[in-house]
Amino acid sequence: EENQDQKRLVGEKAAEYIKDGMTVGLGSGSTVYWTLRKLGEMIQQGIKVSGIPSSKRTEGWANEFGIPLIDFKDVDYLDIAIDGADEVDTNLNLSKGGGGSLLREKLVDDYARKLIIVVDQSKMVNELGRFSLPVEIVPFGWEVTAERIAKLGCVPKLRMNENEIFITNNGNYIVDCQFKSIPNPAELHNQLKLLLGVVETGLFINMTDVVIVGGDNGIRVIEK
Ligand code: DER
Repeated sequence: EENQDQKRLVGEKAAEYIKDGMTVGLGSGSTVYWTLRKLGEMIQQGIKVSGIPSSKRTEGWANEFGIPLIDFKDVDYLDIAIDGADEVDTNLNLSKGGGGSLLREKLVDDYARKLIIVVDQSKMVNELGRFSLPVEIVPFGWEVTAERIAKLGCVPKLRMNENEIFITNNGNYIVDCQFKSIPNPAELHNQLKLLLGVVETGLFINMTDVVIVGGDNGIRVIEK
């Protein structure tokens, strides 16, 4: 069961990793919301940071909280990125995309020298896959792409937004793919990426440096 208090706790804790002068990858989701809100306060107290948003929703929050925005062309790398996750396994590999921002999140997170993931306890799992895996695909011929994905052993379900097809910030569709289990996330990610019509997967492999977990008895920091 997701815990809002734990989300706020870990979101704010992550802001402590952001130092004056840094460039920051701004993640997406209700946990990172608290990091952005805290960062806005730090900026009001005088620290100088700027960031690249990983979704239009995050861009809106950054504007609301007064976080200056930059683009990839403005910097050679980001000092740090802070993002959420839907599942974190024992190797700190992630399943992401619950909010539909996985492609921009992966582009931003990959550009950072250090990736910090903020989650409440409910996201920590032994093996990825209980949560349906989001896969971003192109709309053209999506049904055939979905069949290609299904052959890997899952049931792909087109993500809807009420009774409309959900469209990502990049104009693509998402299929949520329920696998029985994902014993080898790296291999599955590679198999999915090779499929015609697939843009990106919600499997974030070997990207995480730090996970901050909010639990019943406080905060736990796990370093890669
Ligand atoms: O969509 C995403 O990948 C988000 O980071 C999401 O997985 C985490 O969202 P939450 O912090 O609202 O649970």
